[in-house]
Amino acid sequence: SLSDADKSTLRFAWKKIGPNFAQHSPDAVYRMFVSFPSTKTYFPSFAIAPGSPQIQAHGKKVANALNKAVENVDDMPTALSDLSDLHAHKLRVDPVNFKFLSHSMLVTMASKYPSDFTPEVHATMDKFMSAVGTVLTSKYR
Ligand code: ZNH
Repeated sequence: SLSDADKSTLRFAWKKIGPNFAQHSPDAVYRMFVSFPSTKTYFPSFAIAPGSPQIQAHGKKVANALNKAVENVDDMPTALSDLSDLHAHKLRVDPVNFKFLSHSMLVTMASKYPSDFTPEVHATMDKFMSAVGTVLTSKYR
């Protein structure tokens, strides 16, 4: 889980990365589909192309959820409760896929924010994405 030091690194980094991340998160979703093709099976109706309308819309929703997670980093289970229900009960995404999305997000952040994405920020973002994934898969039975 996230230490106090991780939380402060996360808040600091998110001041740089967060505000425009909704512009870049669709790239991360597209990257996930291309780099880890099995993830596409969860999105049968999506056009898989850079900037497709479905990928744009989905990327923005994921970015908004990540913003909410950062804002509520001290209590993510409460803040993400509805999303956690959705992923556990309706979408039933195999937890391995969260690592694929996380990796794709980190690569996208590194390429869009090269000077902000220091090794420390990388380590913290990895832990953060993993913590979000843990919350979203916590209601699986
Ligand atoms: Zn998920 C959806 C978030 C991961 C799959 N998602 C979703 C949404 C959100 C999210 C916000 C929207 C919801 C509503 O609408 O209400 N996710 C998220 C996050 C994460 C995730 C934050 C992490 C980090 N997911 C994921 C994965 C997968 C998924 C990994 C697989 C691969 N999701 C999904 C789907 C959906 C979602 C399928 C639905 C879509 C549509 O549109 O249909």
